[in-house]
Amino acid sequence: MKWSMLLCWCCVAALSVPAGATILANGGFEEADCAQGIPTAFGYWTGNDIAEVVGPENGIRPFEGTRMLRFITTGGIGNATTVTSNIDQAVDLTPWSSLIETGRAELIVSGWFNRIHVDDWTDTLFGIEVGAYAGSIEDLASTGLNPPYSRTVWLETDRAPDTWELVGKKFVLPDWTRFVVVEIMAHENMYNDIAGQGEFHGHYADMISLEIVPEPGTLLLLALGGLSVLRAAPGRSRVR
Ligand SMILES: [Ca+2]
Ligand SMILES: [Ca+2]
Repeated sequence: MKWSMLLCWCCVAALSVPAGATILANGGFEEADCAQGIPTAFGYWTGNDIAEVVGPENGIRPFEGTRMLRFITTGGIGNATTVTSNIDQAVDLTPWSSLIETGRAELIVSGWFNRIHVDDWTDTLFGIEVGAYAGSIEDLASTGLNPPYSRTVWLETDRAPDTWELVGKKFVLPDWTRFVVVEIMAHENMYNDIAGQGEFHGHYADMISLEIVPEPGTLLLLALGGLSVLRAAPGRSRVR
């Protein structure tokens, strides 16, 4: 086998790491409603705060498909202190553990948000946080959502209901990561209404995406790693 062929084979092997497609379930809110509580399993949207999956309303149409998520509350009924509606999905990353353990795995998270504008008190801010965890998802029952490592990005939205705004972030995962929790947020940045009493006038999310990819340069390193293994095979070449 020629070296060029070996290198080509190694590149194909490295590129077989799944990439380029979202690994979130129901990122467009077409398949299921939002549950209550913190995540107890992977692959569904849930939150301590209340959110509903809705169709077109308030002059806003879903960014994709026929449904979108509407943020409702930031806490229990009557709670006056909370200012953020947090809706979460836990994602199992153990299928990518060999890539993550290189310390060169990147996550790309993104989402689309939109809202209506009522008056100057209408909140304008959305966000996405990704928290990384080392243990098992069962640990969340005792620890709650307190990731040892997280990255957050915020989005200021315009007042036009016929435009959706995109926000995203790319970052390197800690090499100990076993799963992540993606949290989408609507934030009361203009006025803190009492929870449960119309905190958000009409605030929506759709088409949330999470991808895992090798950091630029990792493909070559993985390819060269595969190359050295082949070179070390008995009878093929001397190993220095
Ligand atoms: Ca949708
Ligand atoms: Ca808009």
